[in-house]
Amino acid sequence: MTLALTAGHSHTLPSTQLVVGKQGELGAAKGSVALGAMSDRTLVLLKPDAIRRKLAGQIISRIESKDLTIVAMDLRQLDADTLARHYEDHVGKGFYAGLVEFMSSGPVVALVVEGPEDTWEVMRTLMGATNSRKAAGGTIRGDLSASFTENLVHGSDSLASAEREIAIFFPNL
Ligand code: IDP
Ligand code: MG
Repeated sequence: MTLALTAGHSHTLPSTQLVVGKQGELGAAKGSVALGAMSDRTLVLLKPDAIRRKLAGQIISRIESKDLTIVAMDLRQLDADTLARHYEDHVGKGFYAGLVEFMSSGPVVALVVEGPEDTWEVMRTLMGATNSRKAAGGTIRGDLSASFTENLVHGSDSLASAEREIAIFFPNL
């Protein structure tokens, strides 16, 4: 059979060797073919403005409509220590104090979102530019916000960031 791999290549494999499963399950069966990661994950936060404005359902609906999968979800209040870990690259910047004030002004919904490949990038495309005033129409920020700081949603900005941030919010995953 011909199997289209996530890397975009096509390989011919005997069907008996094909093991379909989630990340981590691949290669578990004897004689299976190591196909590499078939899925990857990113951290998403629905920020306090999204919860206050009752947009959580709409934003989650956009994520699901893109055929991404929610594998963890939690409503929680963030404290300054957690935010300093999460936003470690931004500590000390001019906007940081305002960012912490905003991000701790009410609960957030933390999500781990899974897709077949480059999920962090797929999510960032759905979100739109950081400054919502400049974000393209059709994106979450472009359609639903007109603020720079209060831009509704966080998404990890690389695979490495996704792994680091998921470990902060969901250490048991
Ligand atoms: P991102 O959320 O698109 O990854 P970052 O540059 O990582 O953007 O900034 C983190 C968050 O800090 C932004 O989402 C936004 O809420 C806020 N922020 C970033 N830059 C500014 C700024 O110049 N003014 C006001 N708020 C900012
Ligand atoms: Mg960022």
